Amino acid sequence: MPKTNAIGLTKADYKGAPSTLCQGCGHNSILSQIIAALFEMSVRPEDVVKFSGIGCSSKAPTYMLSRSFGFNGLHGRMPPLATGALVADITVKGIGMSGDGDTASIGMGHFKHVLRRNLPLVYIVANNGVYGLTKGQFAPTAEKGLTLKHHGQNPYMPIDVCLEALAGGATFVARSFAGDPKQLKALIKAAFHHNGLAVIDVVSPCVTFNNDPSARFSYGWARDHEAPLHTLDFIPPEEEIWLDRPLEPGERRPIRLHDGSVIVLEQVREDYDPTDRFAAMRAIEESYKREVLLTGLLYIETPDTAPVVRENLFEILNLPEDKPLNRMQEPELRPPRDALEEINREMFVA
Ligand SMILES: Cc1ncc(C[n+]2csc(CCOP(=O)(O)OP(=O)(O)O)c2C)c(N)n1
Ligand code: SF4
Ligand SMILES: [Mg+2]
Repeated sequence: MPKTNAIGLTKADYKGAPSTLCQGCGHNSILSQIIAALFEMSVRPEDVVKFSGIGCSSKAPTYMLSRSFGFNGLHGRMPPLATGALVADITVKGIGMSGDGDTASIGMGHFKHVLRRNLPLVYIVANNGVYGLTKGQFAPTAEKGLTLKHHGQNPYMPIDVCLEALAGGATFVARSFAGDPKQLKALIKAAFHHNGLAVIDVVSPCVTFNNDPSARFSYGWARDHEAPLHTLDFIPPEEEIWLDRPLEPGERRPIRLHDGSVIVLEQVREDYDPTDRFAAMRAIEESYKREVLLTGLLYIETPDTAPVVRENLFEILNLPEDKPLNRMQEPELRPPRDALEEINREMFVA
């Protein structure tokens, strides 16, 4: 008998259509970890909505969560699509899957705006340094000097998705690697419980167009140069822990999320504080000088850790919690006649 979770579902209930991505593509590993995370957390697939744009990475949601609704939109337009759908129904949880081209080229404007709006959404960037779907042109995250067979040498400096997210005010920023499933799964779980936009930039090698071991987005380079900030554990709210003994400084650091779940960070780099936005930016800059792939939870904002916690988009818009907009009837959505008359009076003062 296959193992079932707390709501009686098997892992197969979280799967999608068979993947048509290349064998070994990092995007397949990301899918496996999303499936495992949601199965282990006993999330009802019907309570999740998948969003994507265009690219191999954006095709990927087809291969997971076939019981969930999904929107596959235009190239780079995943954020506005997710914004509209989630504002209309705040009872579902959104997972957005995008690529480095989809997010950091054509979709960069939308990425920046969804950051400032702090939409509650798990935003995964499957980052391979190339446009996989259109046969491996340089993506804007590719390192300067990268040489590809059909495209010569990349003369431009890369865009760093995590730096852009931090500068844009993101309240949860992480970097991971498709070849580090344990870390990736813990980050996906924490992101799912974050009360705002949670960006996870995942190095997800394209085995067909950009996997030479000298390239930064290859399995070889990432494996040899991964420098995790911490090892991670995620504890769901129903398994409330507070560690049974006082914490020693620099030992295991629990960070409580809004819903009572906890992400426990076992520091590898003892001096690293994931609640300090500037420290995160500095650590990323330093990682380029040290030539390492820095992974882990780079930054998080929670009520316990930030003096002023940013409101998410639902709070900013003051959306009702008891009934989502898409279940309201017209009279509930339309302002009453006297309110309209009052507005008209105010606007047309003679
Ligand atoms: C408006 C528009 N411009 C260009 C394209 C062509 N196109 C399709 S996918 C893609 C890039 C995808 O790259 P990325 O987001 O990195 O995904 P990957 O395939 O690498 O996972 C491009 C340029 C398109 N579909 N629509
Ligand atoms: S072309 Fe690259 S990104 Fe696309 S499925 Fe194949 S390995 Fe993955
Ligand atoms: Mg790509």
